[in-house]
Amino acid sequence: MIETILNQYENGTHTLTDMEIAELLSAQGSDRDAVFAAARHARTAHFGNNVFLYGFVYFSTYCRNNCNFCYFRRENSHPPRYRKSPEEIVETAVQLGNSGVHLIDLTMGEDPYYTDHPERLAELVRMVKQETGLAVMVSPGVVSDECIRQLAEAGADWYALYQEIHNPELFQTLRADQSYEVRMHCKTVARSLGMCIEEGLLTGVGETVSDRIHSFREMEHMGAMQVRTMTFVPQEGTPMMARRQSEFSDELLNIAVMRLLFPNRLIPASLDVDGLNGLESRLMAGANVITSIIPPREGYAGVAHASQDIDEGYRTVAGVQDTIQACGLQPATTEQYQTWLRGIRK
Ligand code: SAM
Ligand code: MD0
Ligand code: SF4
Repeated sequence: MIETILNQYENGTHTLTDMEIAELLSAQGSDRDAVFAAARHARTAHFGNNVFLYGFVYFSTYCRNNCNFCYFRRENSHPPRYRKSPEEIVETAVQLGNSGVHLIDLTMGEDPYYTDHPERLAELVRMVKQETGLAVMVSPGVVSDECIRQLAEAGADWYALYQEIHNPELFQTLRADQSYEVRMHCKTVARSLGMCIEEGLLTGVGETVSDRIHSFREMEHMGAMQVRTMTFVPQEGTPMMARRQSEFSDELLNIAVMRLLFPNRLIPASLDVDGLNGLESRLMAGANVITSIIPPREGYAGVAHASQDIDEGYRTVAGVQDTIQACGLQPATTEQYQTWLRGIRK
């Protein structure tokens, strides 16, 4: 019974078994509400009412890969392709910093302009850190060990690389010509160099409940300090375009279960998946970071929703305030974020 599982959990003496996690992931109705409430309780115990805010700078949308789920895959002619100049990137990062974000996430497609020249990427990290004074996350895709080393040396705090799924066969249906092992290897390298790593899961791509549980165990095993889950959103012009988008409930239950399993870790509520409308349910499921905050009208794209809510200014620090408050939360200070980061890196 869900109630028994949650009671035992809250007594703090019990680690969740696979069977119990499976039950939590299948919760419905009032049981589901109880799982979310337990997740919020676990969040409060570690973070109080604080939430963190991440600015998202998708600075190059060129990509050498052909991921079947992604709008920006090489062969898709629909998406906006751009590569922002270093000056523009720094200016955007500073603007985001002034608006109140706690971290800048520098994201790119696997653009050879950078993957073949790691020093260019390292220099961007250096400049953004210096000009904003904020923590920096890099999401460059799979890059060489040497590139990761240069990123660490440049002071990148986080390396984000989502496996999407930890079932190698299913992985191959998403990232056909890419290596499961090499993608995992990059995270090991980043971790060994002292960077924090973020792992992530897609939902609605054919995964089973046991795949999801296996992914949580892998996240634990690799020591990910931030763990995310996003519902797959079908994209025009891609092989997976005709797939039906799944309900958000799997994503929400993943968030809640991850919060119970990793109470002191960061779990994003991404504005990219369901815009501002979807924020409240993700925060109420136990997320504690709002990601994909994007400056309006500067020509920057999102990923799962390349343009939704961006130019309207809903994906901004100001745009998310009411929702944060409605959830009984508040934005943390930059100092609080830095303190958390120092603590987890020890
Ligand atoms: N190119 C780098 C990489 O693949 O790791 C970083 C950028 S990539 C766009 C970041 C993430 O966006 C992917 O790992 C995936 O989780 C997510 N994503 C891409 N397409 C998506 C879609 N259609 N629906 C939901 N999430 C998506
Ligand atoms: C997000 N669109 O946070 C961004 C992206 C990459 N590190 C993050 C998936 O939703
Ligand atoms: Fe490129 Fe990343 Fe999209 Fe794959 S998910 S096509 S690597 S931008």
